[in-house]
Amino acid sequence: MLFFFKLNRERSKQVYWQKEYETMPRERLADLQLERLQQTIKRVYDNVPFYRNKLSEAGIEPGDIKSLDDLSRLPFTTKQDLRDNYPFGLFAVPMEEVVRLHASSGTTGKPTVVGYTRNDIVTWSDLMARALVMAGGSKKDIVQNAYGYGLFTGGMGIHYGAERLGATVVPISGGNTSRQLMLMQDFGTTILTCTPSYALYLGEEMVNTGIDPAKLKLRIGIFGAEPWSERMRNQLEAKLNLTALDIYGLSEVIGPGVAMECPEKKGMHIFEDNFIAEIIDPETGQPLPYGQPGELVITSLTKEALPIIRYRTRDITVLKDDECGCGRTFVRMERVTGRTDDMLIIRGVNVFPSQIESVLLEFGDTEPHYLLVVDRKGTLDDLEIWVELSDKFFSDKVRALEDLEKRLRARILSVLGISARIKLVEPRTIPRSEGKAKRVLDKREI
Ligand code: DLL
Repeated sequence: MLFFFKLNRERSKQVYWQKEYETMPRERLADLQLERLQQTIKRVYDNVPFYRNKLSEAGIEPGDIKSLDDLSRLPFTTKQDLRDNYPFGLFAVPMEEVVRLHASSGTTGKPTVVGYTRNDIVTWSDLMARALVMAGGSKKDIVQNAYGYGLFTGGMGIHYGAERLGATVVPISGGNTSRQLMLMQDFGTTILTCTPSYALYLGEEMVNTGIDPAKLKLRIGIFGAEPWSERMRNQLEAKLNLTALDIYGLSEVIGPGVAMECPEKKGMHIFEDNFIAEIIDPETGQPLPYGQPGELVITSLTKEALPIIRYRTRDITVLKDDECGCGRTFVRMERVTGRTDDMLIIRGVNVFPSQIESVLLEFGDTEPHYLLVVDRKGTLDDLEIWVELSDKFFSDKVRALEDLEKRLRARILSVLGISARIKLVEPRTIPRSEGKAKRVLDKREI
């Protein structure tokens, strides 16, 4: 009895950005989801030939969606579908209604492009404001946003949410560590937003430059865009003297602000009034019950420019629907523990080995036999690419080798947006596999 009294008292102190949605009873939430799903299906059926064809092939018309159980009858959407319809083929509105584009890595040369209407930007800003409030933020905060600005959704997504909340945003973007530390002290930054690995690096640099985190005003860190662990949370909280919380999202669905961890630290609440989350068996595609690990699949419910139906995120996680102490009724997803494909996240950048393969194929002097060796040097990810030289190029002329190395490094930087060390190796020295080629040696411990 006393316990419930205490819990209720705690909850009444909770601040929400959109309480009516965040604490909505599950039955009402289900009604809202169904209504929005029906609208979304109608929108894509009427406006996106790709979806109309896929739905017709599955024998489904918009009027057939009568309950949320009908969701599992709908076909999946994959990154390949976005690629096949590059760049704007899955947009459900004319281009004059699209006010913003972002993009993320495709599996090969071309990126995956996403678009937003003015309303989509409002929705996204609200979701991000909601995430900041969930973390304990308010308009009094100074948010140092060290996620990259640009085509990546991290920078602008967090930025608009922080402004919507009325907080003060410092749009510093990633990198330039000494300036980050200077402004953090001078401006009295209270919320730091960046990838967890960069946050750890900032923490190390504080030690190296004699900055005492106890003297800073930092109190909350909102870290995501790559996998991290409880061990890293402990390190980050100790080094930076703040509460470290996880945030999840992906460009194809909206960007950051699909799910956010509350201070209970028991997983990230999925913003279910805007997205339906399912877990499926990645092999069979069959939906799995709450509590079982599998691939996260997301359907958007409110997006206009790029509604997305049953998007296969390739992220492995578990959904939990037990009650949360914060009073929110949205289900939670646990940390992402892996992927069903070979995508790597290196210094916050999504990298597919196939992108590197296509660069190597452009260069006639190398073989498409390669190995990506990923490690963490100190707190930063390090990528070394072992590349096999072709017989024809193999030479002992140091200058020619150095030149090739330089050209490869530059090309990889321009295609993938990431710097890597290149190690050229003799023909036939990278181990061949009889089954699936092993392209990646990931030695990072997170
Ligand atoms: O990473 C969006 C984002 C920006 C999320 C800032 C959080 C903060 P993409 O570049 O499209 O979008 O990459 C999406 O990153 O499928 C996951 O594999 C991974 N990812 C994102 N958040 C997390 C997280 C942004 N909290 C891909 N934990 C996703 C683990 C994450 N992996």
